[in-house]
Amino acid sequence: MNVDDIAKSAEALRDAKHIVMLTGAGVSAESGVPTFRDKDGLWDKYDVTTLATPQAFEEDPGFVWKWYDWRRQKVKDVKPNPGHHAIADMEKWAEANGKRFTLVTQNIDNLHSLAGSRNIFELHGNIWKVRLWGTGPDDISVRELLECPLAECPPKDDAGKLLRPHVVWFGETLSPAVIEGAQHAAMDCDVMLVVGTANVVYPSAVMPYSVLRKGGTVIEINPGVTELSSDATISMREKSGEALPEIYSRITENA
Ligand code: BJW
Repeated sequence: MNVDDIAKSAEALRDAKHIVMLTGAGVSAESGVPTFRDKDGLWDKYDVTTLATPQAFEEDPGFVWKWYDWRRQKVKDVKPNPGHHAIADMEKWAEANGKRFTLVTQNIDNLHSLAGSRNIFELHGNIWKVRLWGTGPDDISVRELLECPLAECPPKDDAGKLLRPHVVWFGETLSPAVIEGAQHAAMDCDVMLVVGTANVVYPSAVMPYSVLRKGGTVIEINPGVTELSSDATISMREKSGEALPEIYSRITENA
């Protein structure tokens, strides 16, 4: 591990007033949840257009639901890893030290909440929630559906109306409340950690650049190189489950 990068990151976090943590699928990889674009990732095995678009759902809701039912079963038994726990610990540390801390995640797997993170914007929804098909992301029909595996596929509500996963598919807009909150945090923060994301999906991919443009610090943690790597203030080739606990231990030492 590059101890210099860890020390510099810890120093930036200690000096920050508002920290934003932007996470992607890589943060859950060490828990055993597959990523999307890595080798053997979900998009390597499955065709995105037949699964993660509203058109795909309209054509065959049962097929799309079977895929989500399978993913729900995979996520049900996994646990947050040291990366998730370090993020939750950092939030507590930040609050105890008069700083703001906002977690913006593209992940739908709920593992950040299970680890104890509180101030979370889930950009792409949550795999344990559903809403009526044909409604928008802020509809009053949004509710939890924890049954796993599903008895009925596709699931319906008590009135027999079709339910859909409360996730954001390609071509769909994000919840205005969620994206506005996340963008506001990105504009307000002085340090952003970008962890475990290829940073290719919009609108979240622009957030690190908003921070850089206004002179803030962007720290990337990813074992692979991304399009952001050469622009980030610090970019370390590390796994999040290893680097984040190390950074947390640095910021809290001699505290
Ligand atoms: C580790 C690790 C370890 C491994 N430790 N790291 C320009 C402007 C605006 C929009 C667009 C635009 N161009 C195109 C668009 C539209 C589109 C888009 O962005 N397309 C791009 C692909 C080009 N965006 C949308 O459609 C969005 N809606 C929108 O913008 O509405 C307005 C609009 C619509 C249409 C046109 C114009 C405007 C919605 C995007 C929804 C994305 N949905 C998904 C599926 C969610 C539900 C589900 O899970 O089933 O979200 S797709 C998928 O990608 C999922 C993820 O959240 C998202 C991001 O993936 P992520 O997290 O980065 O994962 P990977 O696999 O790519 O990367 C993992 C990384 O981890 C790698 O880098 C590894 O190295 C690393 N890693 N192990 C740390 N141990």
